[in-house]
Amino acid sequence: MAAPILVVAAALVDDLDRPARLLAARRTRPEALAGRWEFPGGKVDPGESPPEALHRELREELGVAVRLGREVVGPDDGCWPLTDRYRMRLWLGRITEGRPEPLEDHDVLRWLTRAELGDVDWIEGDLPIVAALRGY
Ligand code: 9L3
Ligand code: MG
Repeated sequence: MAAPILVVAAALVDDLDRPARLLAARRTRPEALAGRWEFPGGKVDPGESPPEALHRELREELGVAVRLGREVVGPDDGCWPLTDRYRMRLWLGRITEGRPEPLEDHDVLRWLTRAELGDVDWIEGDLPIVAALRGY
């Protein structure tokens, strides 16, 4: 099987030290994922480091600049398995410039409180990360 493709994403929070809200984004595509919620991000391009890719994706998808905090390390070599094709790395982040808008691939954004984390229909692969973040 081909090497899995690396996806990067951000858990954007209002405050890196004492997070009270988390930004969730609702996908519009592909059809199989439309209407499901995720941590914004996307695939790393050739020649990009994962953090570079993440800054690019957040600028393209949401129109924001961010400061990245710590990585939320997953169980598979630090990664979070998504499917047999994709695995993901994820960092905490805080917006430093811009007001997030669903510019690309999303139609709704929501700042969820801790109590609201279960209120949206997360993509399967992102669910274990949501669970891990509950403890933060
Ligand atoms: N994916 C899953 N959870 C996420 C992200 C950003 C992406 N938080 C999955 C959806 C796609 C693949 O990874 O199948 C590539 O993502 P994108 O480039 O379409 O955003
Ligand atoms: Mg994306």
